[in-house]
Amino acid sequence: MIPKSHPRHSSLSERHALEAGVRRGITHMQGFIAHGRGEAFDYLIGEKTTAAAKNAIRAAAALLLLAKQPVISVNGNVAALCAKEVAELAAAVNAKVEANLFYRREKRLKAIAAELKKFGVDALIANGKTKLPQLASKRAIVSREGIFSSDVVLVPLEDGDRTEALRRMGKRVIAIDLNPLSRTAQKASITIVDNITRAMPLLVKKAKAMKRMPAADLRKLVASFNNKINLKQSLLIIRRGVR
Ligand code: PTJ
Repeated sequence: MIPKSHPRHSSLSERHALEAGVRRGITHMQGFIAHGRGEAFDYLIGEKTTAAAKNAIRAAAALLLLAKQPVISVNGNVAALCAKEVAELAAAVNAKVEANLFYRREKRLKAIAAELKKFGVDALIANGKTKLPQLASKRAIVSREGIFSSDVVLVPLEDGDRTEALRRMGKRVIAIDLNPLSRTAQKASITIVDNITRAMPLLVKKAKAMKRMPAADLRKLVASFNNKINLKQSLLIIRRGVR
């Protein structure tokens, strides 16, 4: 099977949303390049949510519902593509939301917080005093009452170093990343290999549907999920696609 090479209608709307994000000071220019990397993998997985991604979404919903202090980390791409779904997910799993950037700029953090506010979210912004241990540069800066104190962090489109630093602190990390070979994908506890624009609405739906499940059943779901096996399933789909 050779994936079709013309852009989907939804991929055009994602590009427009990112363009608007850049114009409004929400998204970094590098966000376009990152999105292009993602699109390449999206073609290869057939531009649809695979069975492997659906399993990861179910495990992620269970882990978020079990968490004591879940936090959703929002960067410039996430804010441009799915601020509404971030708000819905935060409400469904009772999570805090933190604006946290790879290319950190105060102005952009404020623009992202303002965007989230439109959907009723009071986002945390780190004041620069708290840092993740063993991680150099501004990427280490997190909010003390947000990511620093969390037990489970959802980090869509995250940097590998930061994922590793969070894991070293004993946190469970959920990533959404179309590249199953990225360091983030490999180091996260649960990786959803899917486009964030498809994965987030499904994650919201699952979290709402599973909200009343007994904790023991949620724990079983999380325990039976194996990220390495799940990533291999996504890679197999990609390999079949390029054969
Ligand atoms: O707003 P900032 O400053 O925090 O910067 C955000 C970006 C995304 C620019 C920054 O974190 C970055 O450069 O990220 P990377 O290293 O390119 O990693 C992004 C990962 O997300 C890559 O593995 C892409 O394949 C993947 N990706 C890109 N777009 C999507 C995606 N995964 C899922 N859905 C997407 N739409």
